[in-house]
Amino acid sequence: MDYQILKTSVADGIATVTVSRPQALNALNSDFFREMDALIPELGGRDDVKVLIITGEGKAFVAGADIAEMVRMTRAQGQEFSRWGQQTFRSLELLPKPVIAAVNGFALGGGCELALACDFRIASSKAKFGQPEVNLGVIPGYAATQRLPRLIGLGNALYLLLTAELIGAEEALRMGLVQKVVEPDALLPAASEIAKTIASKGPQAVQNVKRVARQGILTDFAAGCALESEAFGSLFEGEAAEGMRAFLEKRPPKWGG
Ligand code: DAK
Repeated sequence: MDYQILKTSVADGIATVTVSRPQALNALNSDFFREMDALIPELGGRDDVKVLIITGEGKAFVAGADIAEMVRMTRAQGQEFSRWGQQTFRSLELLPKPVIAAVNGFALGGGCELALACDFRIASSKAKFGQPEVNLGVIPGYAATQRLPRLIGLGNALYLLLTAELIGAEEALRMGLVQKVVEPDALLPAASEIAKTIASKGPQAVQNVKRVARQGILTDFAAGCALESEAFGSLFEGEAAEGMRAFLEKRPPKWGG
């Protein structure tokens, strides 16, 4: 596929995907979703990609769904646009590789929802987060009403969703919306360092941690624990032997594939 909006570079096992539509602050339109739907399985299938980083070009991460495109929608089109985006973002969550949001600037509405669908978030000190949908007379369409309460608690989530207030990176850190705040110039280096750390770990263990944690949070505790022990056991037919032997032999592990 010929990508116009998503610019991807791959190095050291890390794919950095930059949303690049800076003239509209990287607002999410149909072309974005078409490109994401092609890119996610493509990067998922590449052996040289262990971890993904998603960031934005210019002063925004993503300033929301494209209001110019949404303004013309009928009820049926709105519902369809919402379902499409929800499925695309869900496929990021289901990707068996970790995805880090490197939030460089505005992460508003659908942009905040994109960041929420990533596995965790590193923010520039200049980043701003918010769910301003109610300003426009709509509600989030890409599952912020579902992900945000699970991630930062119902009170914090409803505060953001109901007030439409934009918060800075430090406040987002306090709420647990982001995991780290760094200076703007340090954002991509910091995200890459974290991605490299993850890429150096046992790939089967990394994949299973993501899968079990993500499935577990959508189920009850006992079912989540059952998923964990099943995955734990399966690793003994995989890379666990090498990981533990390497520890005992005081050498770095040699992971397969
Ligand atoms: N969509 C389209 N264009 C946008 C945009 C957006 N979300 N955000 C910014 N732009 C465009 C501006 O229109 C402007 O275009 P020109 O006038 O130059 O042609 C250009 O980007 C630069 O923006 P500004 O001139 O406004 O830049 P400032 O630095 O002055 O302000 C800002 C930055 C981020 C504070 C401001 O641009 C802003 O408030 N933007 C809108 C933020 C927003 O409300 N985002 C949430 C959108 S609602 C659903 C599906 C999805 C959703 C809901 C329902 N269903 C299908 C049911 C999701 C909704 C949202 O995401």
